[in-house]
Amino acid sequence: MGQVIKSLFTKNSKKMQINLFMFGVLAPGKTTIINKFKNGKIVESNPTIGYIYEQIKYKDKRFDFKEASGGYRLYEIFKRLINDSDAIIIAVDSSQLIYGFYENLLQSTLKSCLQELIQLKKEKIPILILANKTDKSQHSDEEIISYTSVNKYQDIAFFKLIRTNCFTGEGLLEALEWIYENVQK
Ligand SMILES: Nc1nc2c(ncn2[C@@H]2O[C@H](COP(=O)(O)OP(=O)(O)OP(=O)(O)O)[C@@H](O)[C@H]2O)c(=O)[nH]1
Ligand SMILES: [Mg+2]
Repeated sequence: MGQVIKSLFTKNSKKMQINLFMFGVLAPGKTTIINKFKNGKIVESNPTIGYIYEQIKYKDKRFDFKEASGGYRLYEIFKRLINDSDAIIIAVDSSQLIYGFYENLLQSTLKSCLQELIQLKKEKIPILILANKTDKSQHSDEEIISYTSVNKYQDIAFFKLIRTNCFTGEGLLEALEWIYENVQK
């Protein structure tokens, strides 16, 4: 009986907490987005070194964000952060897609994250692409999706692209709502 109650409690409490692993190269605004979620304000941020961890409450759930630094060390630290993640958030600066090194870093990090998560999960893995900086945006949804390479993984993951702007707040509520509705249902 105690075991049943314990497992019900664990199942239920897990549903109330959503772990999110966020990455993205070339300072697309990850920390700014998380701060805006948390405080509703723009806080001028420094480049993240290593990773940061922030919790926010949304409706009856808690979202735990782990933001991996967007620099070249991103690949080295993701393994420490990805294990208990329920979803991946890829932030992209929708005004600059730099091909070559950074594109490869983004794509290889996504591939490695999915390889780790697929061993732990039976369901398809949710991926949210935040195409940030719409105020300067130049690239189409198709270009951004292709840049991240998410479309290669539709057998093991499902994705959504939302355009965001930290200054106007465009897309941010939609992003929280998408996480709420689509992660760990
Ligand atoms: N134009 C514009 N600038 C933005 C927007 N969101 C964030 N920024 C700016 O982008 C710059 C980088 O933001 P950060 O939040 O530090 O980016 P990051 O992805 O956390 O960067 P790293 O931690 O270095 O990987 C800052 O100067 C922000 O003010 C936006 O919607 N539009
Ligand atoms: Mg940062």
